[in-house]
Amino acid sequence: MTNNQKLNTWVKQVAQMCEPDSIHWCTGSDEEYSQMCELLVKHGTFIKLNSEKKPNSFYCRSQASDVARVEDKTFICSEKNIDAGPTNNWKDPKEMKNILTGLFKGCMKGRTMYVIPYSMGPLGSKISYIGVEITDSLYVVVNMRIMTRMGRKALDVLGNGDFVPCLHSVGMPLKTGVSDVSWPSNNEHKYIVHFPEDKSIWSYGSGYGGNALLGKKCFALRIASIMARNEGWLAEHMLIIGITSPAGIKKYFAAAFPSASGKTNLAMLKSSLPGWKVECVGDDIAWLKFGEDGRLYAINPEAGFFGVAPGTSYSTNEYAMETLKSNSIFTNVALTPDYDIWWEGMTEEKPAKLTDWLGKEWTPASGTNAAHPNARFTTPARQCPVIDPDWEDPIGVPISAMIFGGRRASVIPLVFQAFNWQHGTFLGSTLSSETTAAAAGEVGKVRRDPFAMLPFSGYNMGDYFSHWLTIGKSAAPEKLPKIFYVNWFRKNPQGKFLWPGYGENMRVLKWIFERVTGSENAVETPIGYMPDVSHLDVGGLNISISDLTEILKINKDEWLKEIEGIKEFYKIFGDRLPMGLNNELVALENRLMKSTL
Ligand code: O2Y
Ligand code: MN
Repeated sequence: MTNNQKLNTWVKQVAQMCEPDSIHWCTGSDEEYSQMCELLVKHGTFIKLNSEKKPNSFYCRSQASDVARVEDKTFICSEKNIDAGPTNNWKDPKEMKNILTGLFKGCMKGRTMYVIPYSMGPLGSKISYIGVEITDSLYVVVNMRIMTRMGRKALDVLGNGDFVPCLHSVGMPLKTGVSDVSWPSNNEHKYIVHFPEDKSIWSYGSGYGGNALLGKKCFALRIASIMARNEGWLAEHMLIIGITSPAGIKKYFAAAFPSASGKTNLAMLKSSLPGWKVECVGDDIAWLKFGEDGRLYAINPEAGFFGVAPGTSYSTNEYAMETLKSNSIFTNVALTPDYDIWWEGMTEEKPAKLTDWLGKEWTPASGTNAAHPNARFTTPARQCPVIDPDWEDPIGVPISAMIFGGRRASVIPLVFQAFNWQHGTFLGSTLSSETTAAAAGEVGKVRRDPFAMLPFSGYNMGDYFSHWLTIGKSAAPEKLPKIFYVNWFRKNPQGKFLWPGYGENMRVLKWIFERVTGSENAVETPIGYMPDVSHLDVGGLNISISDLTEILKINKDEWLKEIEGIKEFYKIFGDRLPMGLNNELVALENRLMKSTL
């Protein structure tokens, strides 16, 4: 199917090891996609949805034990343990390859082995890269068709060039006497493994999301972050948006938020401010490289959205709801009697009767969730009504602001701006969220998630911080994006959110937009530049002056305590913590101590 020798050799070796019944090279055509979906329906993996309600769309239930990314089974197997760092699981690569080779031996018996060449990023862009996923899961193939540019086109771009080999198996060979199930997986062994030195990925035992669609978290974040460090660019867990002002000026922002903090909603924000428009380039991952003019240009390496379904509705994200109206796959949501889909939060009133994500009859009296909390829609980005006209521009879009979003009930104000790139890198390194009642563990415990990359950096997070500092030294300061920190989640002492969020976040984006276009509407504080009450456009917003003052407040004692928390966190990086970040921490403490706050 290709003249690429490395690819042919690898496919042959994998086939020898995995012993599939047959090999299928994916073309990526419409006919192939339709045939594969039909086959999934025949196997009982897919249920075709009502063509009038959700044309060309399918419903799928995973196994109840295979519903999310498995971080404790995710490994960075660098030659040296220290290169994976204190925040990743590590195993010696030879030891891990031994374990995996044992598991992969004969693992595709009775199955077809699919070869999926795919491009992360617009085909042929200098920022894009080619990966090839080999998988025995047809579910993975059809999801990869939505999430990436895959098939013959990607193979053509690859030519004789290099690619990232991504090997995946659900880990359930159909040996004699074993009959297939609708969601094959392996309950006993799951491994999501990255080998930084040979830039390869091996994933075994899970068929779900980030564990199995290897272009996404495994390649576009973990392996790409290593490539980015080696080659002088950034692979980030960031959405990308274009913002147009009423005067018709357009700026692009990239923003990092911890997983499940409303990134897809912000990426498709419907502005509450008349005349302001937000368009979406991407909702999860950004690859940023320097352009010839010395600015950072970003692409979205993905072609689809793999969004969290529960909580998505016409009131929280109208444009996502419009995007997923057709040509989509729904996993672990609930099924209505007329073969449409539903999930918690989609409508105010719950349907009278459903089949839940476990396949059981469900009514509002059941007292359980009809959809799994991590249920997903897979939907083509091109269908988004607010997709940016330049979302596939091979050059990328120039980034003017980078935003880090925390999820904190106290301490962190609504928005502030870093003094410079090094200070912004410090802010990114301290990103954190507070555990809520819904999460396991103590309520209100602060969890650090630097750059929202904690589960996604493919190398030592201390070295990742250094790489950010190096990037800041590779360009003139005025060419670099300005860096901001936002926190939509601050609460009053009674536990009520102080900021309405959703479309009203446009007011904060407007202040950021004004700052990157030269506005002096800010006050200098010990933590950074901040708007005062008069600098934020709150016209027509139902928020009291006292709430607004509260959400912009810096409490000296709380911040000094915060600094102690950051010091503790930094300790884990030992001598891999760059001096620049320690300097920023000391400088912050000094500014606070000197201030009259
Ligand atoms: O649970 C999964 O496998 C999906 S995780 C995911 C999917 C889309 C976007 N972001 C994430 C994430 O964990 O950050
Ligand atoms: Mn994500």
